[in-house]
Amino acid sequence: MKFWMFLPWLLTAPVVAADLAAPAIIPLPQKMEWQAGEFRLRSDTKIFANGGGRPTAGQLAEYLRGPTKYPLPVFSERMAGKAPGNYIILTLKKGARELGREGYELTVTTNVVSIQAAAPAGLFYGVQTLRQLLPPEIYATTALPNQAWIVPTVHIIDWPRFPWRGMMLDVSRHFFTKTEVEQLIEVAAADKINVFHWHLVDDNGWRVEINKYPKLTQIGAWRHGVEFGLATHSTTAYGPDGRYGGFYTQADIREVVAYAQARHVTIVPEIEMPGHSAAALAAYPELSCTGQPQSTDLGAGVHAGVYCAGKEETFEFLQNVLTEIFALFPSPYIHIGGDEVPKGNWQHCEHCQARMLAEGLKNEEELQSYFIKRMETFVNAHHKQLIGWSEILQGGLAKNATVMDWIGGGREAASQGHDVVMTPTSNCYFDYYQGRDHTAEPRAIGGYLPLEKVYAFEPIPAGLAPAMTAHILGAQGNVWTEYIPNLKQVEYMLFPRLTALAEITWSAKSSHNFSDFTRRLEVDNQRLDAGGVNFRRYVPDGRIPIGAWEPAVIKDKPSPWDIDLPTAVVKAGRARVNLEYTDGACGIDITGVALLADGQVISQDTHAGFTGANPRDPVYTLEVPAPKPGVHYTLRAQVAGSGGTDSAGTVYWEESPASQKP
Ligand code: TNX
Repeated sequence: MKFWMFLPWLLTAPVVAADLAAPAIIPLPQKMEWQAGEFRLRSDTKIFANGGGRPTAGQLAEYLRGPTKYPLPVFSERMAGKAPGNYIILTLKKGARELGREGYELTVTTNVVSIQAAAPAGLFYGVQTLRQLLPPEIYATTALPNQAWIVPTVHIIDWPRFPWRGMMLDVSRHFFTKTEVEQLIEVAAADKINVFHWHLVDDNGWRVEINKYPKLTQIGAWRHGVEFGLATHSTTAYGPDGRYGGFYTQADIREVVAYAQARHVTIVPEIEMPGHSAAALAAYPELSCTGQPQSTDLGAGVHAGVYCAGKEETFEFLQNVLTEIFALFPSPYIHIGGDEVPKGNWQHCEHCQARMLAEGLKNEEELQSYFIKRMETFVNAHHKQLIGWSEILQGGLAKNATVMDWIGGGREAASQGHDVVMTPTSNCYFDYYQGRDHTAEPRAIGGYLPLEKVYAFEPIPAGLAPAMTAHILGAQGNVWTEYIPNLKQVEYMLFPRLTALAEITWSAKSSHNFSDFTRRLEVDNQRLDAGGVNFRRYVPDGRIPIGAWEPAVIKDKPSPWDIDLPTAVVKAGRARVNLEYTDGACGIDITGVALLADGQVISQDTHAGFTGANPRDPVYTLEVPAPKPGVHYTLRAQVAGSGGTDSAGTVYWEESPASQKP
């Protein structure tokens, strides 16, 4: 990148951050310089664009007109020379090829804002950066007549690190309308997210109209109630007959696809197979091994639905479904799921066993692989690329398949030359809790994925040979919606974690800096507030390690284990003591944790807990009175080794942030 070629722009020395607040751009641009000076958006500001830049110029004008109420007319670029002063100009320029399809160059001087790119996507990202240079109120949906619309003078050259910067939404466990989906795409695109993986099919609901199989949505899109133990009023997705659910007509799908395309977002549809298929089998039970009708009224983690891999009708059905999907989605990728396939049915099914015999398949893993490979041949014949979850590696990977790594396999697949999208549960599962205090959070599926951990994610797996790293297409945040019944809660789970993922996948690895990110996030929160988007306000993890155990500390019988508390950690209020196992073959049974002041118990929690590989309630809550000077505080845990004393871990003292439930 010949960035320094542009240096003449800076006739004076670049201003350092200490002199002038750095613009709060997220994701952080690859190259950015800024100077004292400003461009002011005015009621007579004009927008110019050359032919290919016109649609993006129109989008820019629309973004800005809402809050400014300025007319911002769009003219042909040829007229720019005649315009005195204040204008914005968008130029599609073949010569800017080195920026790539998504890169752009943005220059702001006192009179002119110029965005140049090789392709419309780049111009669009330049526009998103320009919006972020304006005050956060530019995201408001109402007119703000008294606001000054000032842009600092900057020079930015920018391009993404990865081509796949994704977000996944599960609309099967809970249904979200097309307008809600569009709202999410709009906010994600402003973070330069460019893939929307639409999880349209799962056990609990089939959400896309298929003309050839109308029962899929007549029957498969509905269930008795909201399910998952959630309150009836937590959602409005009820049909006229009171059943829970909904689906997208093919016209709806085309509309959302066009909406996403205008924002340079590719929609990758997912049609789950062979598992997670109870909704399809509720509509067409003849496609299962037993032919028994199935139900969409399932709880979380119930993997009931699996297509019969022996019957020819299954493949005929899925190919017909995919043929309609190909016609609806221009995406080069088609996701066929492939995860968590319960293979028990196949073991007891005469059709499946006959198929295995005929095809020389040794076990059910190979039958799964046969299934996926057969679908891949079909998908490839239609000039589409097959993508599937980690499990499509089982029994041998289809030839050209792309793997979406959620439980491993990404490094292996990339080493073999397959493309991979990284979405490990450890860093990318946005259905997990964002805070450790579950009482302060909306109910989530479990886990713990704080913002820090998303930001710390490195998509290139450790140990992958440098020559193969280009096979890592990028990363994606997944919102599984078992416990997320409405849009506000989706937003809460997405932001700011998706914003962190956007930076991880766009910005240079060497520029990642969490504390600078949180500084910019403060401004980003104001943007979301202005736009009426819900989000979780970042609060630092706020936990202090106060002690650690190793095998020598733990006895076979319940015994007290004391930890001296530094006076600084003892503050009035509620504290949580978390015994976090890190290592070892055993665990520990905990019968209580107490806070002692000069040897006297002043607060305790005596519930039974266990910490180990599968912990159970290892967090103890203490009501801490105002600390007194000169008093010695101790923490006492009653613990016993479980199945031996070989375990190790850390005890954390955690302050509870205030509740932010949406
Ligand atoms: C696993 S990730 C699943 C989903 C669940 C999710 C909950 C994947 C391919 N399968 O069906 O919703 O865990 O975290």
